[in-house]
Amino acid sequence: MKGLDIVIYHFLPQGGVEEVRPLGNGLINDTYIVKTAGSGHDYVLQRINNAIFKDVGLLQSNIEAVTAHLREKELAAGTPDIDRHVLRFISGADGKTFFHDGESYWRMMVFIPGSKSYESVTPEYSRIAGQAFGRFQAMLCDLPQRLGETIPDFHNMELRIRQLRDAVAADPVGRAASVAGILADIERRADAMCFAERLHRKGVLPKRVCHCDTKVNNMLFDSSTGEVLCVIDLDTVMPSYIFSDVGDFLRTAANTVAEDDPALEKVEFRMDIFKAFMAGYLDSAGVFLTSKELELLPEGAAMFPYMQAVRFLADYINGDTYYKTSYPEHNLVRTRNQMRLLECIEAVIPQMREYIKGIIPS
Ligand code: ADP
Ligand code: GN1
Ligand code: MG
Repeated sequence: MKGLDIVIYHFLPQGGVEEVRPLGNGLINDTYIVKTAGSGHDYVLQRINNAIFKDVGLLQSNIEAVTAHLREKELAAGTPDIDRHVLRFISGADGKTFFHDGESYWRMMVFIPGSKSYESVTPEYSRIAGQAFGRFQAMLCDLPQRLGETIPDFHNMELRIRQLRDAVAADPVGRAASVAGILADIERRADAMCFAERLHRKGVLPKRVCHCDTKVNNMLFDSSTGEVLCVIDLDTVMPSYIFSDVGDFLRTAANTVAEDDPALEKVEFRMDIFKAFMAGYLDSAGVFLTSKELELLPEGAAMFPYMQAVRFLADYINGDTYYKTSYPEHNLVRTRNQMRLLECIEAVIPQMREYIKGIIPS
């Protein structure tokens, strides 16, 4: 046996594997579907990006704590068919949910049949997703153990800006001079965009357990009924500001085009998707949010395309060492797209504020 066969045998010693093929469009891990005959399940196999998730033991212990807690809550709520609503990871004979094959770390979970993830959503799906992400945060409010930060300071804007400045100073592949214009656009907003960290230090903005990667494709819907089945991609579940989850969803779902579309004139922020998401999110999360969190939701929506632009540009300047890229300018194209989206959001902040005021639960 060699390569993938050894990994698959570790998790599925009973055999029966028929086919293994790539799955999804993630930028960090490598994901495969493992089709089996006769076992009753198919599986998702992932090579964990160990350059990014340095402590795989911590990563998996967070995920185990989160899925156990969610499972308990769903069972208490009488949710039927629990394995379609909470991810179930497979342990090897050593009892661990991860495996090192001498080169890479791997994990396996049950494939949720009859499910679909989307790269874009309608307003109706946006409302359902908002409600589900709010519910996800609500269910994790009383998680007894404190989760570790799988990527320390993951959504800390001050750190992200520092990392960009460090990249510019080091300029390892000589790209910094060519992006002076976009760097100036970023620098002009840098101080204002660090509002969350400042408010947290003053004690007026809490950190809560958040998903921290609520891209639209990180939620599974039932392919026949359209109901939300399961929040997936739990690598970054950790304490953060609630804007992380609102911001990343809107950044991907309310953009009229994909985050790497070079046609900037096509980038627009869809207020219908925003409104639907907020209605769903506040329906399930409105009860525990503070007035400060509610007040800053529009700024939180602006923060995420900005943070993503900072991260994509830093990676471009560093020579594309973090995100998967398909061509040399890919990270720069992504940066421009996110900055354009930010401008669109900035133009509608007063409308967003008005809308939220009108639907806040009393
Ligand atoms: P990445 O970190 O690469 O984004 P994800 O965990 O989000 O990895 O998985 C990539 C894609 O695989 C998802 O968008 C979804 O379409 C599909 N997927 C992941 N886990 C499951 C699962 N348990 N059941 C069904 N599909 C899944
Ligand atoms: C990464 O793994 P994926 O593709 O869901 C990244 C997110 C970014 C996103 C940009 C651990 O998410 O933070 O928002 O790409 N995940 C990590 O598309 O850095
Ligand atoms: Mg994903």
